[in-house]
Amino acid sequence: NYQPTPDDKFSFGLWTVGWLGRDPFGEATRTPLDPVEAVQRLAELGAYGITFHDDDLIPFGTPHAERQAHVKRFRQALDSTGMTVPMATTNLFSHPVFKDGAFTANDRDVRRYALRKTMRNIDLAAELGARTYVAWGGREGAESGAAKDVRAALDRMKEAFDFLAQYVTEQGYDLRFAIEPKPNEPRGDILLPTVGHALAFIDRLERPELFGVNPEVGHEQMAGLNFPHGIAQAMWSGKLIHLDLNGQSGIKYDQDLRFGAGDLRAAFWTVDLLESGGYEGPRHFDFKPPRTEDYDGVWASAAGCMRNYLVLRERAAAFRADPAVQEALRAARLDQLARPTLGPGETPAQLLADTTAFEEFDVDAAAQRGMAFERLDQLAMDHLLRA
Ligand code: DIG
Ligand code: MN
Ligand code: MN
Ligand code: MN
Repeated sequence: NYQPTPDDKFSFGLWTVGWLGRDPFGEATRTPLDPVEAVQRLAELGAYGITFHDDDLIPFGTPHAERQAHVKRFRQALDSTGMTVPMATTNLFSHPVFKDGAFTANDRDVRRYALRKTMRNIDLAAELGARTYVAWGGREGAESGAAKDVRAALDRMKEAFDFLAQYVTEQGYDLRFAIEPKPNEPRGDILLPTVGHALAFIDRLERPELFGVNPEVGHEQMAGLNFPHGIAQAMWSGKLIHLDLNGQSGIKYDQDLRFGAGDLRAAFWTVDLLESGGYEGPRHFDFKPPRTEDYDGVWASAAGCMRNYLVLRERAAAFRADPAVQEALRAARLDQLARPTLGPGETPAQLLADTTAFEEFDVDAAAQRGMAFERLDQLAMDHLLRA
């Protein structure tokens, strides 16, 4: 059966099931959802965690004295359901003040305000036991060429993250930052648009060990990229510390479909990689129940995210356990890919001396070999389709 349990480590953003359906072309179709009800309903569905932006939990502009009331009742819901808070993040994109960005806004006072807003929510994240702090720079970017000097903007982005890492270190918080890439929307072009850009940026920070990435399925696919390949490089770099699972059908606006409802084959390979690659973080969903739905539809959509993950996890495990697949993997020489190309400590002089590598190498014979990928991939398809 595909009944989720907390052991599956499924988590949801408050802003997902709480999305009211407002989009650039229409008003909200749903009424506000109390965060306490979201915690209770997701716990009933089998989730283990809930995540939030500061403003999802404490409405923007709430007087300081009233903040704790919101936190108190949220924490009571967590305690009574056993739900955890694995991650938190800052809304640096909804309020008009961020219309030109937050950490890379041209206006210096907006940048300083964004840092303070983030620091305040980092405190709350630590208070609630979160281990990961996501940063999605949805408004960091531009619609025109001269409006944003990208090199200067990256200086400001580095400055902001280095400063926040210094803050977390000084406070002694057990928190790591996960930068979330997205290529565009709501800005014409967003800075740090893909996993690759984010990984390269992290390497330039003062405390790169405090940073990883938070790849989102649909965001890489909006750029026409292969999501499993992106998270594989993040894992290879030791930087896949969190991720946003959802669905996307091709290069178009950010659909945020429930997980599995977009490119199903990419979803299969994503689950195969996470499960066989030893990813130990939350299976976090960042999706939007379509505005066509009432709350029955919202909970069906949330349940579908988890169900699809569990079905794919079972299919991928069956694929990997299938002796025919293991034989097909060998026929495709995947075992040889795992072997180092060079012998232990082999030097350039030694390779130059090895005439079998070049002088005697029969390129035509090698070129004739079939890779046997189609039989292998059809086995994967058969497992997916239970054919
Ligand atoms: C959008 O994909 C972003 C925001 O929802 C949030 O800042 C982040 C959290 O995972 N994802
Ligand atoms: Mn138009
Ligand atoms: Mn996201
Ligand atoms: Mn998205």
